[in-house]
Amino acid sequence: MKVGLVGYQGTGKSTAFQWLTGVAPDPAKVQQGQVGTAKVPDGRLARIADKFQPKKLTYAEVQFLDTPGLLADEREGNPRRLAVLREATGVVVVLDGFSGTDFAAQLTRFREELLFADMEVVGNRIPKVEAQFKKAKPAKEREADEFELATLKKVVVALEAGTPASRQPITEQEERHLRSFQMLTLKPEAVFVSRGDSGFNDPLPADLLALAPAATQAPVKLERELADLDDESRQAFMADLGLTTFSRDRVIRDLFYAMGREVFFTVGADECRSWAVDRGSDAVAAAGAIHKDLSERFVRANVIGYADFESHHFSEKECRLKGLERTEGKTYVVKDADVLHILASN
Ligand SMILES: Nc1nc2c(ncn2[C@@H]2O[C@H](COP(=O)(O)OP(=O)(O)OP(=O)(O)O)[C@@H](O)[C@H]2O)c(=O)[nH]1
Ligand SMILES: [Mg+2]
Repeated sequence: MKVGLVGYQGTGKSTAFQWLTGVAPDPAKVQQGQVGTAKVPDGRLARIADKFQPKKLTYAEVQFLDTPGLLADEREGNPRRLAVLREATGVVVVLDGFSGTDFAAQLTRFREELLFADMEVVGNRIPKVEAQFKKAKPAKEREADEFELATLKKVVVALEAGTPASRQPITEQEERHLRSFQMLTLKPEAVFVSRGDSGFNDPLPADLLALAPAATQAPVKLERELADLDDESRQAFMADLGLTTFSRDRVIRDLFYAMGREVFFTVGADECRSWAVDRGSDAVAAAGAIHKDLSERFVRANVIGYADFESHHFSEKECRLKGLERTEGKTYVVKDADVLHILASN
């Protein structure tokens, strides 16, 4: 999963990228989108590992993509600047929360850029399909062209009216014609406010939350600077500033879940591990996250819910004795933090 950090120029994307991934932004790479990886912290997996003391402890990961900032006063070039995002699985809109701008207005404006970029990419296809009508073609193909054209026009009209593709009713048949555009307004969106040195404990303004109820914030630059201090000065500064904890772990988790992902766990003396899957994945997809072979030869999954596992001292044996380990088939929908054992045929 690759998540794009997006926004207007200078909103703090590269600072956030470094804070999230530990990778120093390289200005030479930003045009193509620089990639960095972060582990998804998980207190539940940490507690499991405390009990198991495995040889290896592995966290699911999320990749972040630092992208070039958009220009507020030169909007024609922005669709091209956004092209780097087409392959991303989701977008995090980074808002400048440190120089006193209106958060909600920034977000509204940025969402228009995404709509505009999608309008352009879908709209550009329309004359090409129309040109097909000049050629002699069998009725079946003509019908397919007509359907595609109607689909494209419908989507563009809705985008023009401000409806992102994710909120348009799109049938499966229509989706086949739209898939290749990798529309930006179809991707999951999270909103992150990079706060300055003050105000970071204030709740986000109501008008922003009305637009993005799950919006999250952190004083990114400040936390990066504090991290560089020795323990004693850091604690003194933190007390002074009213900063009680660092928010990086929480933010990574917020963004991970906002992208529609969740985790399941595999446990053992050799390795305890969290695996990322799309929310609502079935057991076969979960097996596939571990290994393609495992999904192809899937027989069944033994499942213990996390709450049961924790309340029974993270003991599979105890859970089994209490009948808390369930046997599930291919269509079982995995729940966040399920502990899975996948059984496959040879
Ligand atoms: N005061 C303050 N300044 C910040 C904060 N975050 C970033 N900045 C400053 O804002 C400027 C831009 O930060 P970047 O992280 O490079 O922003 P960007 O979004 O990557 O910018 P572009 O890549 O040019 O679009 C830098 O001078 C940062 O030092 C913050 O939390 N507080
Ligand atoms: Mg940058």
